[in-house]
Amino acid sequence: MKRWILTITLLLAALVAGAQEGYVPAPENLAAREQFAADRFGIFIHWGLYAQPGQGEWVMQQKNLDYQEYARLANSFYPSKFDARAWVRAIKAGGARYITITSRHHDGFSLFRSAASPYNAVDGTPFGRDILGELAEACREEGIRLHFYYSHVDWGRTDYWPRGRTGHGTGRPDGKPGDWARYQAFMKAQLTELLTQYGPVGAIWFDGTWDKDDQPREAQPGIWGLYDQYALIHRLQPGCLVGNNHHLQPFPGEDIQIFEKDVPGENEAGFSPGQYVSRRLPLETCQTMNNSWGYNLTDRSYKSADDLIRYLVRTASKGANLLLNIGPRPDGTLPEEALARLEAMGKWLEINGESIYGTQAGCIPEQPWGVTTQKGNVLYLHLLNLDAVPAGGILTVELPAVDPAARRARFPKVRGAALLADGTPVACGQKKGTVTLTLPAAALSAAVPSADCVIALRFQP
Ligand code: H79
Repeated sequence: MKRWILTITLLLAALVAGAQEGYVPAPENLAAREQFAADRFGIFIHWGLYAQPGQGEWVMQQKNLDYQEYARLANSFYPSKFDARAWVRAIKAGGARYITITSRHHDGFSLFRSAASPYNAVDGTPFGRDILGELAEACREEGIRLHFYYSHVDWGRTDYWPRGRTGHGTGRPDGKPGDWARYQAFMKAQLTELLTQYGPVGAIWFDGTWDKDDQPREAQPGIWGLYDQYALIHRLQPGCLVGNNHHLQPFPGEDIQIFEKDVPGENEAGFSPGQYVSRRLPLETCQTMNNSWGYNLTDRSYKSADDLIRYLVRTASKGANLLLNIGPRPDGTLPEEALARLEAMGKWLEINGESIYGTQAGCIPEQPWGVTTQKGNVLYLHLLNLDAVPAGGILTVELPAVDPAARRARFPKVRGAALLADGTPVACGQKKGTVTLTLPAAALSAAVPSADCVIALRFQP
């Protein structure tokens, strides 16, 4: 009898709270989180009808384009050079381990076969091909994991009503009472398609709740039906990670924490004031190669390959993944600038990947000379700024005590150090927690370590 009462009480509590409030990730979800964190580097793809005007994915909002006129871009969506395998091969050679692609952005156009709306790549364009389907197949063949970006915002549907902060200039008629429920049902139908049509999905990456951020944080899950969506995803694929780029503290049911253009904790872009860095969830920082997400004809402001490598290293040093963006052209090709950077990152990772994949944030915080990552008995010192290495190449590093609470501090014992790139030994001495390294000339010559010279400091097990 007592057990019945307990069961019913628990069931009722779960219903009231929304199934994800007491969310316990499935074992395959916990395994997927570990895999995700070990991957460390993914490529973001922003692609859709907006590639054609070539002014980024916000063009509809920024130029107040009429929603029906914009939708006609679907009639000329014919990316004749689209080759999913070529994309995946270039991305894999660049050292990335997963791809996150926009299944549907704020403009509302779906890049995949969808019975929930004809405004999609298969039914609504002369191209008639399922972009996500082809990409999923290529990813499977190449062993690259696939994640789907999914926008909560829609600038074209009348049932996105009441509206949020954006999408007021698109000429849509006002919606009717009850439309919001219809819009939510639509999103759930599409999420179901995404999770049943393409095999295992690594993650669903939500974006857009900030459109209704005049409401407090606590109201967000209710407004958007987040817990329903999260429960649906986890029911269909328990190992699928849920992430939401809401710029807020994580909600129950989310499996990763996302930062937009911010190395976690830095709030450089200003999107994450007060967004604390979760110690529980894997972290991911998304960043652009130039200043645009969707293809932009005039944006030449590409960061150098070296700067991008250093950004990857800095995110890894915070224990975060880097999701680096590419906006393919309307013809389906990846811009040469992006390909060149991918190639350079791949070359660097081939030699130095050990200090990135499968690592954790280093135990030594950021220093003037650079940052650290660690794995097992190895601490990787990333020399990002040679100018800050003292003259003579003598670098002093303070190790944290093994057990900070212990009365007598004990420190890990250094076994040796070497340049990761070619194994050149690095002379080192240790006195308690202070390690002194004498860097060889190769480490200090600007020509060799261009982006980042990595020193592997090995400890006794
Ligand atoms: O998909 C890419 C962008 O299109 C999307 N997220 C990345 C991954 C993105 N949309 N907006 N933003 C990023 C920045 C958000 C700006 C905001 Fe605002 C400032 C949201 C709320 C305040 C702009 C101004 C929109 C509403 C007011």
